[in-house]
Amino acid sequence: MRHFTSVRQLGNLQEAFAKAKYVKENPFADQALGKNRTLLMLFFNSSLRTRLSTQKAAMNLGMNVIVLDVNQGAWKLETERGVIMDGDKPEHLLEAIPVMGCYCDIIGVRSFARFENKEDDYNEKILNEFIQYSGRPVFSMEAATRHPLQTFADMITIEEYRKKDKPKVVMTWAPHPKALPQAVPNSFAEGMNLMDCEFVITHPHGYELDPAFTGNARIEYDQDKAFEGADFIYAKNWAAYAGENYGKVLSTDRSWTVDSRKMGLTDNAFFMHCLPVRRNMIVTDEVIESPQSIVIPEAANRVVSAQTVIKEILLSL
Ligand code: AN0
Ligand code: CP
Repeated sequence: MRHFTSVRQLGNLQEAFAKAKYVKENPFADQALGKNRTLLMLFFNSSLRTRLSTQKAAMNLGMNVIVLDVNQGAWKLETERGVIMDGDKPEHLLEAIPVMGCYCDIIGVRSFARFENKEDDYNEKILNEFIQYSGRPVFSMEAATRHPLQTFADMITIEEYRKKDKPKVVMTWAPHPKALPQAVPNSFAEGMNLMDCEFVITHPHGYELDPAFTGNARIEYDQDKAFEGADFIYAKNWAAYAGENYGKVLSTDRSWTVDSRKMGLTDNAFFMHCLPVRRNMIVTDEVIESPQSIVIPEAANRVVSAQTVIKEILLSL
């Protein structure tokens, strides 16, 4: 594996799960692999889990790690080509990228959808410039359209907790006051299409995702109906994708909040969320604090997914 931008690049899933299991059980077995190798983690957006879990994963592999928050301390970066740079941005991304490539062996990038230009977002303009111009293997720490390290951790978690060969997994939209990217739900949908499960997506009208990601999912507009018999409830907010409404908040309807009544419709489902989560908007206190909530082990698996992926990249160097 050279670049990692989608869970589709995991290849054979059973082998990927086996590699993840080995990493989880033997976190320090590959300390020699990363010796004298440097990971640069570059953040255009905030992070708690990705920052800590990816750094921990790299340290477990014996790597040195440099973290840069682009918006705090670095020069403000221009990203548009052809601009006369007489404004407030002293440096262009097209110089910054190859320079950063000189100082490391692998680059992790977080660059969310900006909701300014749908084409730029869905062509992964920024992430692809890193792949094209850094000269280094690049992995996504949530880019415009996907969050593959999160999804891989989610897949590992479902694999660990499932009680049936083919569990029913329901991804539900839930309300949130701000416009959030589609990266997590797109990527989760992509992952569930690869797994052996019955996959249902439920959301209000107008929140349809790109079919390139939802694939074979059943779309159910009645949330209660979707929850019936579910084994996993995966909650997430996202802003509208379709048409003119791209990047807009169409609803903050709290009747979509995941609560105990709705969880009662499931087959004692586990509750999942990538975090950070807004309590009593996305999910009630009661549900997130219930024994069925597995958000913490899910977050813990972020070290496992990152370490499995970085190890594969190190092996390819
Ligand atoms: C981000 C999102 O929804 O993509 C990151 C989630 C991992 N969430 C927020 O910005 C709150
Ligand atoms: N789930 C996740 O990626 O969290 P952070 O945004 O805190 O990294």
